[in-house]
Amino acid sequence: MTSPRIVAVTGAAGQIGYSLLPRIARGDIFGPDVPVIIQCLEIPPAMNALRGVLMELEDCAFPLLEGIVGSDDPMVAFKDVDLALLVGSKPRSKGMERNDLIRENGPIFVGQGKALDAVAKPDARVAVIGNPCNTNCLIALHNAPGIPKQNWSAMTQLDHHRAKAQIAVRVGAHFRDVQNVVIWGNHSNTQYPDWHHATVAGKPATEVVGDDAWFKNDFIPTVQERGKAIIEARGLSSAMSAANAALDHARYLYQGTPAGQWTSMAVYSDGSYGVPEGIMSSFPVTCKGDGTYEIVQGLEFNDFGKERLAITVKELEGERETVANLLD
Ligand code: NAX
Repeated sequence: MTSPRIVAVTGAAGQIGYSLLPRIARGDIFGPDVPVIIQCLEIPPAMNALRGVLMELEDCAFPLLEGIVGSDDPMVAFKDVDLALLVGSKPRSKGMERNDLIRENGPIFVGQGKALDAVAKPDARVAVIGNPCNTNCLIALHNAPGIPKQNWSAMTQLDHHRAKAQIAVRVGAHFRDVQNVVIWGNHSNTQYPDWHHATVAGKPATEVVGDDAWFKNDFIPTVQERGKAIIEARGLSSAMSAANAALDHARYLYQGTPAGQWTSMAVYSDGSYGVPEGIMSSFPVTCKGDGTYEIVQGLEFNDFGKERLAITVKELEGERETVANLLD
C-alpha cells in the first residue's frame, strides 16, 4: 500500500473544517488509493469543539484514514506534513476595516510560517484559505525560508467556481461546459473575474452570452460580492462551497488540471502580466499533478482588463505595505 500523506488543517473546528475533514479522509485530494493522516490545529478555546469533530471523524471509520491528530501546538500539527491547509484565522468583527483584519491576522501567519519551516517536510505544499488569504500567505511564506516560494498558494478557486457558475446559469449551460474563466489579483472585492478567454461548450463565452454590458455590470459585481450575498442569506459565511473549493485547489496540485483547462490560484508573482514580483496574486494556472503549477502565459488584455488588473494589484501592494514589518 502507498505510504500515507500527512495533511494539516488549521481552524479545523470551524465551519469550513467541518466540511473539509471528511472529504480529505475519503481521498478527495490524493485519490482513492492514497491513505491520509490528518493533523488538526486549533486555538485553546476551540479544543473541546475540535475533540467533538475528531470523535465524529473517527465514527466515520474511513478506510483511507490512517491517523488523526488534534493539537493547539503548530509544532505538533505541522510535524512532517506534506500539505498544510491554513484555514483558521480571526473573523472580521463588526466595524472592522480590512486593514485592521490584516494586522490582526498577520501575527498568526508569522507563527505558523515559522512552525512549518521548522517541522514540515521541506517540499511541503501550503495553501492558505483564511482571510485575507493572499497576504496571510505572503506573511507565512516570508517566515518559512526553507520551503520554496513556489510551494505556496492562496485560494481563489471559490471565486473561479463562482465565475463559472454565473456564466452557466446565465446561458442555461452545464457548469462543466464552462471553462477557462480567470480570477486575477486579490481574493477580495477588487478581484478581476475575467470572461474574455472563457468558453461555453467550446465556443467563446463572449459570443454565447452576447452581452458585454451583462459581464461588466452584473457578472463582475456578482462574483466579487458573492460571499457577502451568502452571509446575508444564510447568516453565516460560505463553508460548503469554500471547503469544496479548497479540495479542488489541492486536488489540482496533486492530480493535475484537466487537459486544455486551467484554474485560478493566487501564487507568488514572477512578474507575469506585469504583476509586480513578490506579491501573492491570482493567475490562471495549470498543474501537472506533481505539486507544481505553471502560470498560463500569453493571454491578451483589453484596456478594460488592464484597468481592472491594475486596481486589484494596487490593493495587494497596499496590503504588503501594511504588513511590511512581518515580512523580514
Ligand atoms: P470559522 O470561524 O467557522 O472557523 C475558523 C476557525 O479557526 C475557528 O474554529 C477558530 O478557533 C480557528 N482559529 C482561529 N485562529 C486560529 C489559529 N491561530 N490557529 C488555528 N486555528 C485558529 O470560520 P470558517 O467559516 O471556517 O472560515 C475560515 C476562514 O476562511 C476565514 O478566515 C474566512 O474568511 C476564510 N474564507 C476564505 C475563502 C476563500 O475563498 N479564500 C472563502 C470562505 C471563507 O470566507
